[in-house]
Amino acid sequence: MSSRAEPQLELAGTVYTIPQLTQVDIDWGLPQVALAGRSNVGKSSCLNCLGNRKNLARTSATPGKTQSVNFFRVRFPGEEAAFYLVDLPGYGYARRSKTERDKWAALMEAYLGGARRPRTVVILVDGRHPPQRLDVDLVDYCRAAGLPWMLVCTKADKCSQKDKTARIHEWREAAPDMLLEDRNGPLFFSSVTRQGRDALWRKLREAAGVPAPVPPAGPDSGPAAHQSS
Ligand SMILES: Nc1nc2c(ncn2[C@@H]2O[C@H](COP(=O)(O)OP(=O)(O)OP(=O)(O)O)[C@@H](O)[C@H]2O)c(=O)[nH]1
Ligand SMILES: [Mg+2]
Repeated sequence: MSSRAEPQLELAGTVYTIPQLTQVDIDWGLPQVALAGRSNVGKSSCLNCLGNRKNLARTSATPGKTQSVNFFRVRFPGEEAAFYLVDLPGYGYARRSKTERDKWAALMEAYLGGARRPRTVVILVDGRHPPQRLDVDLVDYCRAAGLPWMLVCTKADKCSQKDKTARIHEWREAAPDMLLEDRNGPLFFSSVTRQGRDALWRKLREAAGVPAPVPPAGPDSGPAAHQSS
């Protein structure tokens, strides 16, 4: 990514209720890739890191910050292709009331199970912890709904090598049907150090069906000229 102009993210729509899902003024012809995961796992921070902005999506050390479905339009300078990254409210925040949890579940079901569902769900999990029940439930839900999904381990800056090795083994066991290219284990990402950012952009573009254009061959287009992390 470093050799190209940076993608631009812009908030295009916010949805709090099921009826708003069909009313929100976004281009439904464009693909959507949703970021899902437990409260506090780092979904909104990931979006801000991807967009190189501090407050594009609101973040907080207190779980339960994002309460709405937020559609961010992604554009690539010099390209026609665009898609939406969708920041979802997190699950598993124990201090939420049952009414709030039910409301969350209904909104998620309406979005992920609806006609205008995302093309792929990125399931963010905390790289410091073994697979949690609710994360595996979401994998199961996507699998049953025929929704392509992929895993990203967050807070990689706080993960030891031992954590990483353990997660790779555990997730391979918990989700043996991980995408072929992910068999080596989930991507590790940090919004603090930006580790994994370029790789995540590549995956998001593939997930959206808008891979980066191949640069034209030229005198300086050898392998060294296009290396990125
Ligand atoms: N060390 C570290 N902290 C992170 C990272 N990503 C997020 N955090 C912190 O984790 C907390 C939660 O981050 P958010 O991005 O708000 O999490 P979220 O998943 O959007 O949470 P909800 O909106 O409640 O679902 C904040 O205090 C962030 O600063 C990371 O990569 N490394
Ligand atoms: Mg959030």
